[in-house]
Amino acid sequence: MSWLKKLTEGLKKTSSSAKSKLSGIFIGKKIDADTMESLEEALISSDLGVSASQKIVKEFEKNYSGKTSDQEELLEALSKSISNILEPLEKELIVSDDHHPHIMMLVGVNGSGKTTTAGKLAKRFSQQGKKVILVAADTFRAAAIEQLKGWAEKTSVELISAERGADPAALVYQSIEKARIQKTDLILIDTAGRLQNRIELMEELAKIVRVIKKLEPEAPHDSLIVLDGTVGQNALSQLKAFLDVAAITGLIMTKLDGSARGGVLVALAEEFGLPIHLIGVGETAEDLQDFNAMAYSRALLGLTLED
Ligand SMILES: Nc1nc2c(ncn2[C@@H]2O[C@H](COP(=O)(O)OP(=O)(O)OP(=O)(O)O)[C@@H](O)[C@H]2O)c(=O)[nH]1
Ligand SMILES: [Mg+2]
Repeated sequence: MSWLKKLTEGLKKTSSSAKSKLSGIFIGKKIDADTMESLEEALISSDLGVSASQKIVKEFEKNYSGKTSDQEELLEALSKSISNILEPLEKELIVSDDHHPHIMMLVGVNGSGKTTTAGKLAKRFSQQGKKVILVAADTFRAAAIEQLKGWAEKTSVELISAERGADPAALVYQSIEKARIQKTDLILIDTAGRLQNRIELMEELAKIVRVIKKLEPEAPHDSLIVLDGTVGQNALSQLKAFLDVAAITGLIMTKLDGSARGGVLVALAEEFGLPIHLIGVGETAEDLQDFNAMAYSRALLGLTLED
C-alpha cells in the first residue's frame, strides 16, 4: 500500500468523525452567520482548537459568505486553510553531517510510542547509510531495554544500555564519548515515559539535557516529543510541560491510525509553532511517515489523495 493510502486509511476514524460534524452544515443553503457558527463549533469539536478554528472560519467567511457551493468544494477550501497553518511546520527529520555525532532524543509520557519510534528511526537512518547508536536511557523498566534490543538486532544497530536503575544521564554521557571515538553519525536516545506531574522524573530529564549540553552545547540537536494521537486535547498540556524541561525542538505524533482525535495536530501547530517531523499511522517501520501538511489536511477531511 502506498503511504498516501496508509495515511488516508490511518486517519479514517478522525476524518469520519470530522466529516459527520461538518456534513449538513453546508448543504443546499446560502453561507451565512449561522453557517460560520456551526462551522466553528464543528472544527473546535474536531480538536483543532479555538484559535486555529477561528482563523479557518475567518478565511472561509471572506471567500464564501453569501454564496452557495457544493460540499466538496467547501471541504477543499477548508483543507487548504488547514494546510496553510501546518505547512510552515512541515520539516523532515535529518541527521546533519555537521554534527559529530548528531544527537536525537525522544521524550514523552508513558506509552506514547517513544521506543517504537526510536527503533523505526534507527532503521530509517541506518538504511540511509548512517552509523547509528541506540541508547536505552529508559533504565526504569527492565522490559524497556529488551524492547529496544529487539529493534537494535533487527536493524543491526549498536545498542548501549545499563542495568536497571542506573543513572540515565551517566549512560548518555558515556554514549556520546563512545560515539565520538567510533565516529558515529547519530545517537538516538530513548528515554523513560514520565507523566508531566512527576517532578522528580521531570528533573531527571532536565539532568539528561544538562549532561548532553556539557559535552555538546548545541545538543540535543533534536529533542523530540512523541505524542499519542489518541489523547486529544491532552497533547497540549503534555507539550507545555516538556517544552522547556527537555528543550523540545519538534514533535512526532503516533497512533493516528487508532485515533478519532487526530485534529489536535492543528491545535498544537497553532499554539506552539514547533516543527512537525513525522506521524505514525501503524506499528511497522513503514508506518512512520514524513509529515506532509497538504496530505494530512486532505486526509483529515476524508478528501481523496492522488498518488
Ligand atoms: N497503532 C499504532 N500503534 C503504535 C504506533 N506507534 C506505537 N504504537 C504502539 O504503542 C505501544 C506503545 O509503544 P512504545 O514505543 O512502547 O511506547 P513508549 O513511549 O516507549 O512507552 P513507555 O516506554 O512505556 O513510556 C506499542 O504497542 C506500539 O506498537 C502507531 O503509530 N500506531
Ligand atoms: Mg519505551
